[in-house]
Amino acid sequence: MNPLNPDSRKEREPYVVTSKGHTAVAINAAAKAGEWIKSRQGLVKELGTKTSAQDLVTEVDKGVEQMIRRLILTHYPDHAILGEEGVEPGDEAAAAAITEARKHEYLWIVDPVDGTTNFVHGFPFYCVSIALVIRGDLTVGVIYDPIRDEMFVAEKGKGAYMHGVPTSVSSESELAGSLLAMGFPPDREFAQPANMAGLQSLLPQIRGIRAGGSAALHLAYVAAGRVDGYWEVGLKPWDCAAGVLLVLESGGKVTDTLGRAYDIGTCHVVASNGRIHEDLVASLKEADATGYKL
Ligand code: 2AM
Ligand code: CA
Repeated sequence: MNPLNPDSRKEREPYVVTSKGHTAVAINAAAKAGEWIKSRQGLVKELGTKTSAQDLVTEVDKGVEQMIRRLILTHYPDHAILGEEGVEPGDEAAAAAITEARKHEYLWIVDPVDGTTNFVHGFPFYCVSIALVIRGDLTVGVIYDPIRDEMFVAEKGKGAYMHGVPTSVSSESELAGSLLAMGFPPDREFAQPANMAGLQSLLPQIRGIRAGGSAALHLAYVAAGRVDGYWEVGLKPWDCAAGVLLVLESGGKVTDTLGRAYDIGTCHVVASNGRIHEDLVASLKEADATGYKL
């Protein structure tokens, strides 16, 4: 900086707002994004008949992701952001993006709209998902459901909350009394047969199943004790990173479908209240429904 001209610094570096913590930034971004998405719901349906619904949604998703990126970078211009819309479709591109993302000390993982199919159809079950990974540690997780105005927030080591009230997982210890959630990503070659096999195996053993179409919201519901467990084969980091921290900080357990500790590269996820976890993993293994070759 030129000491004779303090303003010269402005020309080289962006102004950085430093007064807000990571979590506050995530909450602010999720709230703004959520309001925007909700405001577009009717409009998307209407415009969907003019072009293709998919193009339209892509534009909304991209616009919202851009909004979240700008908000995060306003506070932390040197942080990295792994966002669903910033990665080319397909497993290979995702794997490469995850490898690259791991190199960064501060990594935000963003899904601007989790539950895009629901959003397109006007089925009110979708959310914004924002996580922060610091030196490989999942540190902040925020999920915002704009329809119900529910803001789920988790900070590593500090617990998880929904509008200030601590969330905690359920106490159910038997599969027979469990309400589970699961899902079907669009891949029909690999993920669908695995998820169908898991459904076939688990449904007869439990009280009921829900497949709501948003991995992130299902994880938030495990955290809040609204379902006892959840699994899904074929996810991406942005579908589950924030939700994983919510479940862990609410006293639950998250692993891959083989029972190994969750990592941001984990695509086949089991989350539960902890008490039914072993039975859940065992059933998936027995049914050859883990998504892994055994
Ligand atoms: P999305 O709405 O953000 O796309 C459906 O059970 C879950 O699968 C949703 O969380 C959905 O997230 C996710 N999903 C959709 N397309 C996907 C893909 N190509 N790969 C992985 N997950 C996907
Ligand atoms: Ca999405």
